[in-house]
Amino acid sequence: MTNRRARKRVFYAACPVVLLALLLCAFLVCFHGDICSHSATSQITVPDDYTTIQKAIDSSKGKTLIWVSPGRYIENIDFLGKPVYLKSVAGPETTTIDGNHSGTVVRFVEGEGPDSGIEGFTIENGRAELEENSPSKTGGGGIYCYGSGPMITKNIIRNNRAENGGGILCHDCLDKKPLIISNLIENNDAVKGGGIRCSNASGFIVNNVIIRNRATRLGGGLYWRESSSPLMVNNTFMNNSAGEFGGGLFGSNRVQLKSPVILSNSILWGNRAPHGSQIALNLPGTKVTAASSVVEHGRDGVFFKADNIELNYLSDNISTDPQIDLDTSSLLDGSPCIDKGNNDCITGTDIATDFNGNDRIVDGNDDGNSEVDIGAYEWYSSKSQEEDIVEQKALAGREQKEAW
Ligand SMILES: [Ca+2]
Ligand SMILES: [Ca+2]
Repeated sequence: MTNRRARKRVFYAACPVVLLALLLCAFLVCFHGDICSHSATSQITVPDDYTTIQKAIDSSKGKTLIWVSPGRYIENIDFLGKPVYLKSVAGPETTTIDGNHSGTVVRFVEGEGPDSGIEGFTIENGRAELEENSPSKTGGGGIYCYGSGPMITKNIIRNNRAENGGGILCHDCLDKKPLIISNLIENNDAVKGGGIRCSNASGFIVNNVIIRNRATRLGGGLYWRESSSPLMVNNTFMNNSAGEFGGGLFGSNRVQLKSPVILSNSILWGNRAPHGSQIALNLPGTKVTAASSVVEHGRDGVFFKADNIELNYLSDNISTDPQIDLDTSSLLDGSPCIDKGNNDCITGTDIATDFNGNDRIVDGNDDGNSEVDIGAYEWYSSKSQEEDIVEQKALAGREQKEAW
């Protein structure tokens, strides 16, 4: 049996739920793609039709696509349970929703489903620090999802602060699963869950760069608890820190999970904490499968805060330096992450692009086999870049012919 086949077999044996979960994810992504291009019943532009984003949401009726032009919008917005997809015209570099240091910046707290979402914004200056013992409909510095499953994609979520979930808090989202895809989540602060916190929430967390977030206590990059079983695929968790446990990840399942928390094709490197610099696990209900990932210090670096925690740490994980460009979080030439992920995690889904929107599953080591890379970015060798250009030219030629 080839190594490739052996890896495939071990992965399926360990986590058969992954593909099913990702296929559902793909369905949801397709659905959103549909909204963006065709099926929204109406479209609104900000600031042309309404001067603020919230006024545009307030006025929307039925499935609505709201286009937002570049600018800094000082607002704290609430989707109000509406099937609204909010999209910036020109991307997050030029379009910011600024929470003005007062409350959560973006709220999905009225049962929004997969036809609500936000794409292409910088979301910053949220403050939600007082929610720990207050009613459930508060929390999350940048984004708060309560009992909802919106699409959150291609945003920069930074400089937010909260008691729980500095960047994003997902709370009671077991039925409706948030999709958190291809976001840069950086420099957020919390007590628990600097980048993301999931409490009774099983979101899909794919292709995100989660860096330099801080938790004063638990889970610098991400903290999950209670019945949460987030699916984390192709994320880069780097240089996050926690004051107590779990610089990268802290997991604490109070009840025994039916299916494990999945970490695959991901990088955990340079995170810091007194206990469990990359991963710390708490409570005996916690069940995790880690596969095809780079984890600094390997399995020995995982801190167990309780006995009887199930960690299925597969043999295809590696612990060598991932060789990351610290400015961009992308891979450097010669990185051990190139072509070392598991294709089965993303094959058959519509998320076969990387953090930058480039094609996933490129043959990066020029051995004739296309394998996905580990982390949020796919590496393109000079040969694969040339092939890509040839392919794009051929595609453009075909499209031109068809147009005639
Ligand atoms: Ca590759
Ligand atoms: Ca290859």
